Amino acid sequence: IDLSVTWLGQTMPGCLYNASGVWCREEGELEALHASAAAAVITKSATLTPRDGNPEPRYCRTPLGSINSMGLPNRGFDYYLDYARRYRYGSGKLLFLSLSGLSLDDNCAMLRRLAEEGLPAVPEVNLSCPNVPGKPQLGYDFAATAEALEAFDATYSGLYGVKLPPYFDPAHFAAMAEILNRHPRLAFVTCINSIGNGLVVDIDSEAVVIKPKDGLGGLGGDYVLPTALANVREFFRLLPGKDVVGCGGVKSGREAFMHILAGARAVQVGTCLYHEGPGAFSRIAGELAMLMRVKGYRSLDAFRGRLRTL
Ligand code: RRO
Repeated sequence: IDLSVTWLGQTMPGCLYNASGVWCREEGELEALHASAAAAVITKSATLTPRDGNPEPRYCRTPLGSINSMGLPNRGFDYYLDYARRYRYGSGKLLFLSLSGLSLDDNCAMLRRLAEEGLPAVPEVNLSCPNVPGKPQLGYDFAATAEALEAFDATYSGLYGVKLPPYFDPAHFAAMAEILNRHPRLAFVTCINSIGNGLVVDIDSEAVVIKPKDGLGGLGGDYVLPTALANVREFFRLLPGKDVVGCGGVKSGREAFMHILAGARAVQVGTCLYHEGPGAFSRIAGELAMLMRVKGYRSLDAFRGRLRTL
């Protein structure tokens, strides 16, 4: 069974890697991912300068997944750029740098620095952080997204991707796709970030479970799987020539299979990785390979995007 994926001009040894934000803020965590069965590595969303993030508690596991309002704690762009300089690209595991500037200028400044370095690392610009108080999610502002992509084009001459928030209406899928399709070097979209501003309530304490934003936070895990699959499916259809990376609710080979069937080129793991650690990758890859064997599929190309309708 062949789980390898060829895209962005390279072949990586599998289809699974971490969702940005999970197990990727510190070099030790990134190295643990690289040493695991993950097929690629993406760094925590970087801002130009380091951030401590929101007050704790800011992450809570729930029976159906997770809620977080981390608030973009990260080591700052230079830290991840330095990691990218020293990364062992020869392993075949792609390195992605997630960028989440607090302004368009900050995002362009980071893209410019990355371009100057000429490294093989690929940027995934985060248009969808739900957790910085006072900062709306860029991906929900279509005009601002269009302007941002024009600026990225003018700043960065390589292939890049964007991390999108979940959309919930066909009109929004169509409007965003029209904007994304104006940009040939936008090579992939990652669907989805957490479902923003959910609220988890604890009955015993009659209280919220995380401190920032009076308890509002991004949902991950089982809550988000159907929304993630819908976004993967719709953007797979609407963005010919681009790749879709699936992210949302993957905790076994079964959800990874669903994402690929919906059209995903590669699949990220967030909440499950947070709870299980990097050993999750070998387990999920093994389960996916077993499911493919039972179904008679020998490669991901054999079923990617082939979801049937009734
Ligand atoms: O750091 C966060 O609070 C965070 C970010 Br940047 C994001 O993109 N998605 C998320 O769920 N949390």
